[in-house]
Amino acid sequence: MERTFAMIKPDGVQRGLISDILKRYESKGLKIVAMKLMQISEEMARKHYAKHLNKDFFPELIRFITSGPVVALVLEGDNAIEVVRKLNGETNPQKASLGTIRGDFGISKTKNIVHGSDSKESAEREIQLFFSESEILSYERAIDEWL
Ligand SMILES: Nc1nc2c(ncn2[C@@H]2O[C@H](COP(=O)(O)OP(=O)(O)O)[C@@H](O)[C@H]2O)c(=O)[nH]1
Ligand SMILES: [Mg+2]
Repeated sequence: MERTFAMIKPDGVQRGLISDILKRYESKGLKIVAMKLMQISEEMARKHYAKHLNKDFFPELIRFITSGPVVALVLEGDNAIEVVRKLNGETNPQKASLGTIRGDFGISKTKNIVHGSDSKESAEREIQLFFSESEILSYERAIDEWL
């Protein structure tokens, strides 16, 4: 089983899309093993998006991601990293396929509703940045054998 970090960004929370988005992750068969509503500090935002430091959209990205509450998630499942990236859709919601979260709900390049880790290394780093060990739960669901 693989773990990934996902986030419902401030636009997703403000637009009342939390339940729609969680529904997609859950319906796909992913298990929520950690979840919290939180506000990201500027310091944390800079750490999370460190690799984009030199991009022209970096200041706007930091302003946006710290502008309101987000839902931080750790999702578990077979090949979870790739599966969440597929469910989220392409970075630019205007290009993202219909049927994906970004493709169905978004239109802005910055306000693209969700985040998903892009590799095992990113997933590990991002999970550690947002959650302590004790916040990540290990539990069985009765449906697990049917997934
Ligand atoms: N305004 C703007 N924002 C961008 C652009 N590229 C990426 N972003 C934002 O920065 C975030 C991180 O970029 P990236 O890691 O490349 O995309 P992701 O992994 O699909 O989220 C994206 O989710 C967008 O919110 C861009 O060209 N313009
Ligand atoms: Mg990324």
